[in-house]
Amino acid sequence: MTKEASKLVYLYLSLIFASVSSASASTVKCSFKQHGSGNTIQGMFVFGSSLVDNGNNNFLETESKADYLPYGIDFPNGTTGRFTNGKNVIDLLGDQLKLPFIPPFQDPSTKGSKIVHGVNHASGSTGILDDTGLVLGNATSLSQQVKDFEVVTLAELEAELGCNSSQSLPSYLIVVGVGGNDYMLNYFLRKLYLQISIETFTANLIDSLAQKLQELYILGGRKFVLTSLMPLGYSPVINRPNHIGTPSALNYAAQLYNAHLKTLLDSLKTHLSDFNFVLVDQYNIISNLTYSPPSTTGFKDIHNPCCTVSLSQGGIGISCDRGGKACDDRTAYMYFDGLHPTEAVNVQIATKAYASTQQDEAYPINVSQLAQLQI
Ligand SMILES: *[C@@H]1O[C@H](CO)[C@@H](O)[C@H](O)[C@H]1NC(C)=O
Ligand SMILES: *[C@@H]1O[C@H](CO)[C@@H](O)[C@H](O)[C@H]1NC(C)=O
Ligand SMILES: *[C@@H]1O[C@H](CO)[C@@H](O)[C@H](O)[C@H]1NC(C)=O
Ligand SMILES: *[C@@H]1O[C@H](CO)[C@@H](O)[C@H](O)[C@H]1NC(C)=O
Ligand SMILES: CC(=O)N[C@H]1CO[C@H](CO)[C@@H](O)[C@@H]1O
Repeated sequence: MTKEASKLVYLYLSLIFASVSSASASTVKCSFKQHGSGNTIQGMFVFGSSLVDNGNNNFLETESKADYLPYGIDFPNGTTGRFTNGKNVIDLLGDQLKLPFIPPFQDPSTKGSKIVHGVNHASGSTGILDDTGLVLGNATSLSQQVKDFEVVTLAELEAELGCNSSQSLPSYLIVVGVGGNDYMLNYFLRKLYLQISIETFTANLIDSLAQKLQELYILGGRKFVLTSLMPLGYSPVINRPNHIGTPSALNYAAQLYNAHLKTLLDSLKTHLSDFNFVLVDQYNIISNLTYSPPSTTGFKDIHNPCCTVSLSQGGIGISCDRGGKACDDRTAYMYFDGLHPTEAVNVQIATKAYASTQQDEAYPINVSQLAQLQI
C-alpha cells in the first residue's frame, strides 16, 4: 500500500471511530454561560512549543526557560514563563475572543473551575517528534501534551461541566503552535541531514502531526487553529554560523513544512466531518513586516534581539541573558530574544489571525469566523 493510501485508510478509520463515539454520547447538555454576538467559544486548549507556552516550563527540568527578567518586563504580572516581553499570541487571541488568561497545565493550581476556559499544555523546546527538545532537558513532548489533555484535563472538564468532551469541545478552540524546533533543535542540530533528506523528514513530521490532530478530533475537537512556521532564517539567533541551520536552509525548511501543513489541513477538512480550521500564516505576516518600510510598521529594528542574548543560557544563542538588559523601545523591535517575537509582533499576528480578510494571512477563514460557526 502506498503511503498516501495508508494515510487515507487511517483517516477513514478515524472517521468511523468518531461517528460511533459521538452517536453513543450522552444527551447531557453542557452548562455554558451565554456569550453575545454569535461567538460560541468558551475557551482554548493550547499545544506546542515556546511560542505558545505560558509558564509550563517553570515547573520542568529543562534549560528552556523564561522564568527570569527581562522576560515578562511588559507583562501585567511580570515574569511568568512567557518567552517574550509581554503577551504572547495566545494571550492576544484570547483578548480578541474576550477570554480570560488560560492557565498553564503544569501549575498545581490549574484545576477545578480554573480550567473551564481552557488549559495551556505547551512546553518550550518541544516539537512534533518526541525527541525534539531533549537536548535542553525534560520538557513535555507533543505526544505527552495530548495524553495529559485526554487523561487529566478532559476528565476534569467533564466533571466541571457535567457533559462529555464530544459535547463540550466543539465550543473550544484547539490551538496548535509547533514545528520550528523539529528543524532547529533536531534536524539541523543533530545533523539528521546526513541520513535523511529534508523532504522525507518534513513528510514524516506532517504524518506525525496528522495523527495528533486526528487524536484531538476523536476526543471532540472541531475548531482548530494552527500556526505556520515563521521565517526561521530571519530570527537573530546569535553565534552564526551555528549548528541550528543557516538562514536560507531554515527558511526553505519552513516553506516546505508550511506547504505540507496546508495540504494536510485541507485533506483533514475533506475527510473528517465538521473538522474546521484556521491556518495562521505567520511566515507571510512576519515576512511582510520584515520587508515593509519601518515608517508603516513601526519596526525600526528587524534584525537584532531586544534583550542581550547569551550562550550561557541553554547554549544555543536563543535565550535572553538571565537578569540581562532589554532595549528601551520594545515596540520598535521585531524580536525580543534570539527567536521569539516581541509583544508588538504578537499583536500583529493575533489581530490578523482574528480579523484578516486575506487568505495569505488567515486561511481559509479568520478566527472570528471560526468562532461563529455553529456545529
Ligand atoms: C497574576 O497574578 C495574580 C495574583 O497573584 C493571579 O491571581 C493571576 O492568576 C495572575 N495572572 C496571570 C496571567 O499570571
Ligand atoms: C521527565 O519528566 C517526566 C514527567 O514530568 C518524569 O516522569 C520523568 O521521570 C522525567 N525524566 C527525566 C529523565 O528527568
Ligand atoms: C504587506 O501586506 C500589504 C497588505 O496586503 C501589502 O499591500 C504589501 O504590499 C505587503 N508588503 C510586502 C513587503 O509584502
Ligand atoms: C473575517 O473575515 C470575514 C470574511 O472575509 C470578514 O467579513 C470579516 O470582516 C473578518 N474580520 C472579522 C473580525 O470578522
Ligand atoms: C460516550 C461517552 O463518553 N459517554 C459518557 C458521557 O458522559 C456521561 C457522564 O456525564 C458518561 O456516563 C458517559 O459514559
